[in-house]
Amino acid sequence: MGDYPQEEVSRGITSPKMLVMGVGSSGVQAISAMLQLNPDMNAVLIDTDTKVLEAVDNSRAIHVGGTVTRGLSSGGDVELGRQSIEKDSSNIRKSLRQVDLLVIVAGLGGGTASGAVPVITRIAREAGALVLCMVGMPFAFEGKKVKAVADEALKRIRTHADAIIRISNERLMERADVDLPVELAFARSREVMLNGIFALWRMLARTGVCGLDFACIHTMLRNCDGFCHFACADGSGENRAKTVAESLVKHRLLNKGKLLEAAEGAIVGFTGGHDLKLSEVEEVMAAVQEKLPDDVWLNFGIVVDPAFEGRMSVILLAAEQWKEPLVDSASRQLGFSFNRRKVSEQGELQLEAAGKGEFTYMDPTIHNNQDLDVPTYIRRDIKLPR
Ligand SMILES: Nc1nc2c(ncn2[C@@H]2O[C@H](COP(=O)(O)OP(=O)(O)OP(=O)(O)O)[C@@H](O)[C@H]2O)c(=O)[nH]1
Ligand SMILES: [Mg+2]
Repeated sequence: MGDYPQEEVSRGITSPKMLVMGVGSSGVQAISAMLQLNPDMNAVLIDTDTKVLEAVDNSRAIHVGGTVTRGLSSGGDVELGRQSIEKDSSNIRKSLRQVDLLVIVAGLGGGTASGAVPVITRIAREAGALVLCMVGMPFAFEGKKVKAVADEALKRIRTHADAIIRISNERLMERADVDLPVELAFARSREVMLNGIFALWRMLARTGVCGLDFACIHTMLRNCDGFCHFACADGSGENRAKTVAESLVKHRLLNKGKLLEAAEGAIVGFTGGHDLKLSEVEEVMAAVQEKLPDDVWLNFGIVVDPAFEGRMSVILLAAEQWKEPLVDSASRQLGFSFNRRKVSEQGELQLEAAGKGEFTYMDPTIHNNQDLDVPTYIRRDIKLPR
């Protein structure tokens, strides 16, 4: 992460730590590809499937649910995904020590990620980390059951995560893409997540010449009240600012720009080389601002990286809604990590998760088409106060 001046370190102020976690097979593959481009990234890869983990960097892999799935995937069974992560939750807690921002990347619809991510978000929140989930939503061709699994997982994730970015695989594909081979369609979905994470990582890990830092991203994620949208655009050569501005304001992940018109908060992060001009930043910001409402909360930042000489890359994060957090904002301000770290350094009891034991396969209690075994706040889609 970005270096802080020595005197700040000696006063006990440390650089915020971001951890990226790939969960389930597609999450693992996305982050593994990311690590090949960016080996310094702080990341762990979590799956039930040993075959998937054997193909990635062993030192980052956390295999879960050995006693539940015996090294296979969950085969689409969300309950097995949930049990797998509960059984190995102490390893997850260890990986979260001293983490300030956790970014979880997963494709929802299978069993491992859909079962595990809601549990991980809960554990991370208990550990005091800010949690951003970037989740891929299934293609229509994957069927109604897979969609229902993904929707239910999303609901559960929402009760604990600070912010969620949904990447709709359907929205990614335009009419022109109907002939795209399935393999390439999945690869594109992964690539989009990858670009977003990479841009966020650059913003946080490198020292910027202006503005956007952990405090700013913290404010955005804490206030966005659920869902965020993001888009990345790159440009090179003389007209790069124009290219970037045009593609951002009609980006398909922003519903061709319509989501910007209703946004209540937004941040824009620029990465460019030493040749990045103020006029180029102004051009992109003007185009974005023109789409956003006048009273939007808006912030921006610039990172200069010699590897970006001759080109620029911009990430735009937009919040659908904006509201002050209900409680505990003081305990999660910057600097909060100091006390939390002391707590997380205490010895940890190796407790086995209780699981549901013999009740696992009982019939659900259905009343008025509602499963009463699911907690009320999840059934009613109520986001818990912090
Ligand atoms: N099958 C598959 N799905 C992908 C791929 N890339 C993205 N996805 C999406 O990710 C969702 C979840 O798939 P996986 O990540 O394979 O599922 P998992 O979490 O590992 O769960 P299980 O394999 O069922 O234990 C799918 O429904 C797809 O929408 C891919 O290469 N293959
Ligand atoms: Mg899998």
